[in-house]
Amino acid sequence: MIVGTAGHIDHGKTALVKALTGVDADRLKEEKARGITIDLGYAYSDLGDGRQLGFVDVPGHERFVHNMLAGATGIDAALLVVSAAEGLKPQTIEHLQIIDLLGLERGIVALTKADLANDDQILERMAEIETLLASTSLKGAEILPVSSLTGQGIGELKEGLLKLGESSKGATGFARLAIDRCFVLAGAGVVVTGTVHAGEIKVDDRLLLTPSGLEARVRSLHAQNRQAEKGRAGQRCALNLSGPRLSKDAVRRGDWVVSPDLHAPTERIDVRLKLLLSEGQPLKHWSPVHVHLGAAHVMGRVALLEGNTLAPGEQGLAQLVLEEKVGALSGDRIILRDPSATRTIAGAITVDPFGPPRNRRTPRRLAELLALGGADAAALASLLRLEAGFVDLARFGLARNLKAAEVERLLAEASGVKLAGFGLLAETRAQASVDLIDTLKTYHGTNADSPGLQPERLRLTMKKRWPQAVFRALLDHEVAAKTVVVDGPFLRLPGHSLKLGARDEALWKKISADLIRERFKPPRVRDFAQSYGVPEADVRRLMRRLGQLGRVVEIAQDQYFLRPVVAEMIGVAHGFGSEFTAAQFRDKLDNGRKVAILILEFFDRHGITVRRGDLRRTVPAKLEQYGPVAKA
Ligand SMILES: Nc1nc2c(ncn2[C@@H]2O[C@H](COP(=O)(O)OP(=O)(O)OP(=O)(O)O)[C@@H](O)[C@H]2O)c(=O)[nH]1
Ligand SMILES: [Mg+2]
Repeated sequence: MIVGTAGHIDHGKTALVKALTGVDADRLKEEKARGITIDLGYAYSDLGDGRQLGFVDVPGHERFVHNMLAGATGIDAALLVVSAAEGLKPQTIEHLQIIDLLGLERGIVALTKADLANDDQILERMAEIETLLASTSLKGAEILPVSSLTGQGIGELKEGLLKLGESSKGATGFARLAIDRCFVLAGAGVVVTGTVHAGEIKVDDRLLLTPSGLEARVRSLHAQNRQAEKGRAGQRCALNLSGPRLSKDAVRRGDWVVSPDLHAPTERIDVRLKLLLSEGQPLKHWSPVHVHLGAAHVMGRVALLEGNTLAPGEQGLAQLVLEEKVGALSGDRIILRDPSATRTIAGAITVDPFGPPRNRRTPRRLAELLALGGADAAALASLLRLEAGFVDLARFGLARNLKAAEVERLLAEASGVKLAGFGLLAETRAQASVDLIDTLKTYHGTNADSPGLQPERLRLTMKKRWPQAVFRALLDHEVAAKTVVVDGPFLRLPGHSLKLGARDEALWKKISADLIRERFKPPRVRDFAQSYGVPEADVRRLMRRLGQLGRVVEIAQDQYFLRPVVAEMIGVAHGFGSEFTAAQFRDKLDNGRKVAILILEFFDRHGITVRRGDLRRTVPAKLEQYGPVAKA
């Protein structure tokens, strides 16, 4: 487990870490010269019995709170340092606010420089601190007087820290590490260090950098300062990375190293935001803020989703609109500071890392956010019951770093079923099925001589309007179950067949046989009239009706082709693979120049082919108007 220091400048954080580990975490020249901490420092001590203490030492200076934040967002426990000589100071308060907003519940307070205070003073300081902690996540934390100078209390503090336990970060999801440092090591190349927030990272893993998307392979790694084969959630790791475009300049503090499954940079994060009670003014809609998430620090604005202001001490839903993309997942804690970066103003917890640019405060979206605010199982169960009626499972899993099998387990637990990539309640799917079939039934009832509905018309006619992708999944399910039949471009119920009168039916039988026999050069209306001794007008009426039913297509005046034959001929034209002449087309169909040209002119009129001089080519997007076309 990683312990992070916190506390006002000069209160003895670095000295205490040194007393605990023997390591001076102030490694920068400027830090040594000025006697203050500027950037994060790291120190580990092996206690010899397999146990280890790991520290991130932060600066107390008010100008370096952003560095403190880059470290604090990765820690599991806090070591709040208060000087017995000075007591509570502004950054004692601010750092404690940050610990509270990060939801850190484990920690110890070290009352440092105990050698400079008498017993009465110490008791007084302890009482002050206890009062201050009472309203924070560190309520009731142990307060130990210590001195880095005399060694007083150091052994006790060490034991206390060890008792805080293991990291609570989950090792089950995909890997993500928040980079807080990047440097080049002679002979090794690019090295990044940071806290593993989830999953495991192993030597040879192929990972991505978020937001840049650069590829990186792990050549070797250190976990908690020791050479290792793998590092896991809760540990600090140093990764030696290699990648085609990887360099020190291509990596920044705040970037994430992630499993490729988790790479999804975002600039709109929907959060539950809490404004600190210490803020004098309400927070206004669209206020500019500094946003700290993981080790990242970017500028952004707060779009309030419930009302136009948020009062001090209050909570509300908001969307953070960032100036740069970052990596974020549900549950990630965020700290907001004021535009001049002089104070911490609010904390937030990520509810949906992929906030929508539009309709972000509609009642429907707010209900969704409310559902998303729950723990994984509860969130999925609630989402399935919302008006939308479906959950995009990949997005749900990604936002929460859940692997597909885990999402499916949660779905089953919530009585849901999976349809393509969507999760629906079994009863929702059943209702949708009834809706779909009823819609077709009603349509057939009032349009007996129509072959059915085109898919988009069906979607728009159903009682519930599903998004296209979900509708497609629902429809595919019905088609697979044979409850709906695909008939060329139309959908119909299996029982629906077009009834022609007995006479027409008999005539159609003969005509269709002729149309099959001479499929590329079929007889015309007049020919049928003569052959079968029927008035020409009657044949024309029948053919027109069959055209409406989608069985035949009128390619030229009074000349009808069977619909599948039209699809076949489109396939022939497409089969040339490039520009072709009418003569080439005629030779393939062997149907004479005149008919071949009538067909091609029909294709031109319907956008299936484009003509340039004597040459034509097919237009891929237009090929399937008359049914599936075989691939060339
Ligand atoms: N007498 C006494 N002096 C201490 C003790 N701990 C630290 N100091 C002194 O206090 C000064 C500041 O100590 P640091 O450990 O650098 O303080 P810090 O909290 O790390 O300061 P920043 O990192 O700049 O915020 C140094 O001069 C230390 O020698 C202590 O227990 N007793
Ligand atoms: Mg220091």
